[in-house]
Amino acid sequence: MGSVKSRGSKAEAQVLMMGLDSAGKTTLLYKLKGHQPVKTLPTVGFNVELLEVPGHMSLTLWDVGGQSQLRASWKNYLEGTDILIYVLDSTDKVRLPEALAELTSVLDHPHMASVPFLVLANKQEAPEALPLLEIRDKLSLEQFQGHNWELRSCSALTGVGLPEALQSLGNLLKSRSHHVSR
Ligand SMILES: Nc1nc2c(ncn2[C@@H]2O[C@H](COP(=O)(O)OP(=O)(O)OP(=O)(O)O)[C@@H](O)[C@H]2O)c(=O)[nH]1
Ligand SMILES: [Mg+2]
Repeated sequence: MGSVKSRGSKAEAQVLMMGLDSAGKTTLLYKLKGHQPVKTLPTVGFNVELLEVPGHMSLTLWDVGGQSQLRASWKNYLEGTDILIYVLDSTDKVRLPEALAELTSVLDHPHMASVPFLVLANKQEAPEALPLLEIRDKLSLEQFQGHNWELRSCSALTGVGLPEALQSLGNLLKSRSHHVSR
């Protein structure tokens, strides 16, 4: 059962961040927290941070390491997830199919039934980044029936797109609390 608790207009949610290694999840986590850009190392295990979005949401953000040998443990993080943020490296055209395959396998898990997801095409400030429309075409997220989703571009480095990403997150969480169908 979903655990989006509403106290008045305030939502509390468990937010799971996944994506291939080097997609920018940890950079994003600390940028959202308002830190100066941090120098990250590949995450082994996870980071977790509480993010209060003023007046709106209290989010527990789980940032899980994405290196291939760590992905077998992803299933251990799924239970109780209210929303998935799936981070893509927009400059990594070669691994887009691999990123999609891993997203598919996460969404196929019974714990993820009806859980909404937000795909963030990160590193959009990089000159070699694939444009969002091209990423949209290549992913065809419409295939994931039974999930509400949104796709947005951002840069965890510069912060561009992050307010809009939080807006999408809020909208998707709202849609979830109105459909308690699990
Ligand atoms: N150009 C650019 N580089 C970024 C951006 N976000 C992250 N990076 C860089 O990408 C590299 C990997 O970032 P991380 O945040 O460690 O990636 P991760 O997804 O946490 O990787 P794992 O922990 O291995 O799963 C680092 O060198 C970051 O500085 C971005 O928006 N633009
Ligand atoms: Mg990391």
